[in-house]
Amino acid sequence: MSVEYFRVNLLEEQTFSGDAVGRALLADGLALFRNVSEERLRAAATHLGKIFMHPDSQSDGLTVIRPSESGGGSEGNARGLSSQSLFPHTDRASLPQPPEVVFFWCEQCASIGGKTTFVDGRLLYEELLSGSAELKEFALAQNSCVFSGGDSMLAGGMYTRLDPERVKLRFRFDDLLYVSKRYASVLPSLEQVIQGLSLSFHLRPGQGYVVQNTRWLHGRTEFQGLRVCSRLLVHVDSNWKSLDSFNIKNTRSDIVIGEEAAASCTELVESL
Ligand SMILES: O=C(O)CCC(=O)C(=O)O
Ligand SMILES: [Fe+2]
Repeated sequence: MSVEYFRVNLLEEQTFSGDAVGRALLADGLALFRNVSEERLRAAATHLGKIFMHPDSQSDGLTVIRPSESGGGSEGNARGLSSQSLFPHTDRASLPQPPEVVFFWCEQCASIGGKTTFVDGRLLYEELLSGSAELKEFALAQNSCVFSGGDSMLAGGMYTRLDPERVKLRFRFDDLLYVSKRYASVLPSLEQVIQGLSLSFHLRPGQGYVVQNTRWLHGRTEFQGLRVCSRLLVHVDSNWKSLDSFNIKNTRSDIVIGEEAAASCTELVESL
């Protein structure tokens, strides 16, 4: 299977605006940035919608993601605030309307590990639909899972169909995912497909990403040492409503394909 890569949108302080982020997300669902002040990040986030309060966020909505000394974190998020790996997931999957956009940036990286991982949910959808009958059925099922989140619980599918062309991705693969017996046997091959489509790289201090939480999965590898990152979650307003899902019928013209593209993506990310 050939691995396909997203076109890397790279935004810097001068080009970083709410509109630029919104456009990049509509095209690719993911954009990288470097050296953007928290003030500018917050301005872009509020241009797209309303800052979403997470149980572990401060009163201004910012969540500092670092291993908690008390092993704390809200119920259901202890692993997020640890140095353990996080399997590629969407945030707040147990809510009917999860935040559509995640801003995430690194302040201090770990001495070992702590790579960021991504999976394009659109590519994953196509891969599942062209996979085994069981994988296809799982991707299309609207009632295969229960997503728990400590404070909330939701029955639904991995890809919620909003209309014949648009779906919304939600997923986590940890102790808070419950799957019916019918679908339990599909999980090992699902895990393999997701791992096969994972992109991963180190975010260095000052580097970050904005991701469409209804299209891409994000995660991290296990790490050692202190690693400090920050996150803002956003509920988009009506101007950016189409970020609540993605079009499964789009051609892949906006995605760079093939080994050459993979090499240039890696080079670009490494030069960040
Ligand atoms: O630490 C990271 O890189 C990601 C954290 C995350 O995705 C989460 O806490 O939901
Ligand atoms: Fe997350």
